[in-house]
Amino acid sequence: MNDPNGPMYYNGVYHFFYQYNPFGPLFSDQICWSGSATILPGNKPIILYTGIDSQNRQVQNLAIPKNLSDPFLREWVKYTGNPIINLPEGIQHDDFRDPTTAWLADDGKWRIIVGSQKDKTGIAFLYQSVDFVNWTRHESPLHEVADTGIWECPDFFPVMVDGTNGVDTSVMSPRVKHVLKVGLYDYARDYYMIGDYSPEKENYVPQNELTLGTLRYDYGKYYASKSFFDPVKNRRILMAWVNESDSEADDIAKGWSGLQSFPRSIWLDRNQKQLVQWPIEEIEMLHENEVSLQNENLEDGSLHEIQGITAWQADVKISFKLTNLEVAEELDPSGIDPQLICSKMDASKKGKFGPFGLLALASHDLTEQTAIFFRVFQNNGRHFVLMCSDQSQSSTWNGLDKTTYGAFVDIDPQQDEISLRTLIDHSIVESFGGGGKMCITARVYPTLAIGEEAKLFAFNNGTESVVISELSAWSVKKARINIEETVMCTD
Ligand code: DQQ
Repeated sequence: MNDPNGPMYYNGVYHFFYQYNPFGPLFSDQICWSGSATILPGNKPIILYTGIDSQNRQVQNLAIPKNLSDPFLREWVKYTGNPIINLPEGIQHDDFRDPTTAWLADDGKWRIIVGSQKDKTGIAFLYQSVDFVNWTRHESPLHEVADTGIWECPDFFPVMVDGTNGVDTSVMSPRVKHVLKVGLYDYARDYYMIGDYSPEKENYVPQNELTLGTLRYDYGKYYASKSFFDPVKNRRILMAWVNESDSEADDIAKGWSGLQSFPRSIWLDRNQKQLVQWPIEEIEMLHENEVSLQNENLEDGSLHEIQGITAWQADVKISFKLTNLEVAEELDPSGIDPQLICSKMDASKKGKFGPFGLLALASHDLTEQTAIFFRVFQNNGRHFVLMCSDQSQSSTWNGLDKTTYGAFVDIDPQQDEISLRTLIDHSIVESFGGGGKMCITARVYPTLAIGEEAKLFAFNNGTESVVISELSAWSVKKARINIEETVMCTD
């Protein structure tokens, strides 16, 4: 599987579709490319997706459910008038795809954007329509950025400036800012901008430039994401495709590749400069065997095993209190690549404050371990918190991509505790630092630390002590699959 497509809440059911190759474990060319759902007035869902025309050009198509009373919307019918949007002139035949969920402005016109590129400039083409069938391209794109390559799976949605609730994609108000997320194919990373959108002027002014250093949804593996508004709980939910870190030969041997991240709620941080993500609360329905502890001092070299849960399928929340921060190591963070510091100073390299954090999917002798940890530095009286996910020791198996990931978390350890939440599920480790201000997802393939052999530890390998102020961990049960069916799409 790969990209999530058309997530939506409709008539009491959360719907989720995704790119899927039914004929083998690897991606292969298909005729339906990614798309998004919109619920039209009268409670009618519709999907816009990318297809290929007879001349092998990417075009945008429509499909509607065959039977609205099927609670699972299993069969979809392609509109006979497809395509509804043709390849723009001057754009290469395979550079025009992934329409978004549409939003409706006061002038009665629906809008969508479609990802593209021209001469390496990434483009979000903007289209307008009154009837959802006839679309006109606006003279200027919603946004474009030079040298970023094709923009895949764009997403465009409002976020409240003063709260964590989500809002419908069509909400326009002085109380919202707009997020434009684009997938950079050349890097397989989802980047986003936060800005102001005016449907009257039809312009979008991001407050941050799209640069390769920042801002990303996730600083590990996380791509082709899509969000939707959940009117039941007034939140925006985000899901993404997480690809493998093993080889194609390994995927063929195991018979599958690709998975979907655990769904996250997403909202604008109080500082309005970044987004915050947090696993949706429904995960609590899968919790069992809670273990907890408070106020545990971790001295240099401490290893505290978290026992009593299924360490290979778990949810762990831990927060650390630091004192004596004036002795933190000096580091000038400007111009520094945090991922590089994480890989040079891996979990075995002693610092002052850090590395401290969790060792997930660890074998009893620690030969295998995925270390998610922090280091705290200071510069000119300010403190900086680096978060790393170190996969270098995650498996004794060779031929894997064991890249270490890392980024700075925007928190002040003098004011706030340093928190980490990690979801562990066999070959995926999703970590949320600073209450969801920093997310890192990793794929790992232990050979020893599997099933009952997998262990989980809190650790400190820094010379300064840190205190675990609070730890809660749970086993996570398997999700229950009620029906297993393939969605059909017919002409
Ligand atoms: N994958 C889809 C495309 C999209 C890409 C095809 C992103 O529509 O651009 O499966 O992973």
